[in-house]
Amino acid sequence: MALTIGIIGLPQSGKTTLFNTLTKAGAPVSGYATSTVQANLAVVQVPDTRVDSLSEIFQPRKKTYTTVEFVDVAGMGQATQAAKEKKEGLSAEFLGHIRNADALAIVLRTFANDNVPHVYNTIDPIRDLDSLNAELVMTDLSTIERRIERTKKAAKSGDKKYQQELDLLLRLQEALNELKLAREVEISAQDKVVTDELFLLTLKPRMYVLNTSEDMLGSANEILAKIEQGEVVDPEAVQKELKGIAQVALRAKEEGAQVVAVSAKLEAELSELSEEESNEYLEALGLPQLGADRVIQVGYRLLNLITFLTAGEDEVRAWTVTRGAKAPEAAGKIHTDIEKGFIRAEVTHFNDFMECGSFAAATKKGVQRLEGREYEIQDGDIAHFRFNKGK
Ligand SMILES: Nc1nc2c(ncn2[C@@H]2O[C@H](COP(=O)(O)OP(=O)(O)OP(=O)(O)O)[C@@H](O)[C@H]2O)c(=O)[nH]1
Ligand SMILES: [Mg+2]
Repeated sequence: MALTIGIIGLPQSGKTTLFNTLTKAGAPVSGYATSTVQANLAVVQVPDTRVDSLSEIFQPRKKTYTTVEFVDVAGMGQATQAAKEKKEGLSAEFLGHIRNADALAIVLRTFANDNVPHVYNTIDPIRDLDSLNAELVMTDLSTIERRIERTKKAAKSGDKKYQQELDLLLRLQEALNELKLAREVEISAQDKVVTDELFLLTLKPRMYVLNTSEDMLGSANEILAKIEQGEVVDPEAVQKELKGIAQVALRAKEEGAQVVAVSAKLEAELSELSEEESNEYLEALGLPQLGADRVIQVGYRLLNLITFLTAGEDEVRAWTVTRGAKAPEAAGKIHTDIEKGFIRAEVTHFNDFMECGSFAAATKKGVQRLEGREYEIQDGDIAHFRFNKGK
C-alpha cells in the first residue's frame, strides 16, 4: 500500500502541471475548460542517489526505488463554489480524495500570467494560503461538530473515555474556531486514537509548493535558503515579486512545515528533453536538481518514512519503513517468512559501505554490525537478514 500525498490548491495554480512533472503522466492542463474534475492518481518513484551509487558497484540486473502516490484534485475554490451552489459543503468525491491522503502538498501560485485566470485576480500566495486554510478549517469544524454530538450522547453513560474524548473535541473546536489548524493542538497518544478516526484535513503533515515563474526561481531559492537557515528576512524589504515567497517561507518556518519552490511549467518543458539536455539546462539556470524531485523527496519525508537498502548482484533495492521500525518488521517488508524466521540482521550503513566499497572490506574494517530483534532500522542502512527457513 503506497502512502498518498494529495496535491491541493486554488484553481489554475498549476497543480496538474506539477502532477505531470512528478509522474510524467500527461494529464490535461490549461484553461478552465480543461480544469481537473476527476482526480488524477499516480505512483511515483522516489529519486535516491544511494540506489544509483550501489547499482554502479553491484551492476545488478534490477534496481528498484521506493514509491509514493500522488493524487491531483480539482481546484479548491472551484470545488467549493460548485458545492456552495448545491449547498452541500465540499463535494464528497473531492473530500474523499484528500481525506485519504497521508500528507498534503499545497500549491501556491506566485507566477504572473495574464492568460491564466486567478480566482482573486492578483498574485498573493499568503492570501491564497489563508483562504485555503479557512476552507479546510471549515470542513474540519463540521466533522468535529458532528462527532461532538455523538460523543455527548455517549458520555451520558458516565464512561470516562467519552468525557476525555469530548474534552479533546472541544479543544479542537476552539482552535479551529480561531482559524488555527488542528496541527497546532497538542494531541496525546491516547487522543490520537480518536483523531485517527476523524481524518482531519488540517492535521495532516503539509508542504507548501510555491509555483514560481522561471526567471524568479533562482532568487526564490535563495530566499528560502536564507529563511531556512534562520536569517532575518523582511518581506517588505525584498523585491516586490519575492514578497509573497518570503511570507510563505516565514510561515512555513513558524509552523515547522516544509516549503519548496518549483516552476511547474519550466519542468513540464524540461521533461520533454533528454536527461542530459535537461541537466545542462538546470546547470545553466544554477539549479542543483529538478523541483519535482525535491517535491517527491520532501513529500516522502513528510510521511515519516525512512529507507533501508538491500544490495546484491540480482537487485539493488530501496525499501520503505516507518521511522522507528525494528529489524524484524523491516525484514517483513521483504517477505513475511523472513520476519517469522528472523534470526539477525547484518547491517552496514550506506556511508560506511561507500568508504569500503564492498561487503568484504566493510566486514574487515568492522563497520558491518550484527543486530538483533530490538534494533531500530536507520535511514540508509544496507541490511541482509538471516532467517530460519523452517519457521
Ligand atoms: N507562466 C506559468 N504558467 C503556469 C505555471 N504552472 C502552470 N501554468 C499554467 O497555468 C495554467 C493552469 O495550470 P494547471 O496545471 O491546469 O492548473 P490546476 O491547478 O491543475 O488547475 P485546476 O485543475 O483548474 O484547478 C496552464 O495554462 C499552465 O500552463 C508556471 O509555473 N508558470
Ligand atoms: Mg488541474
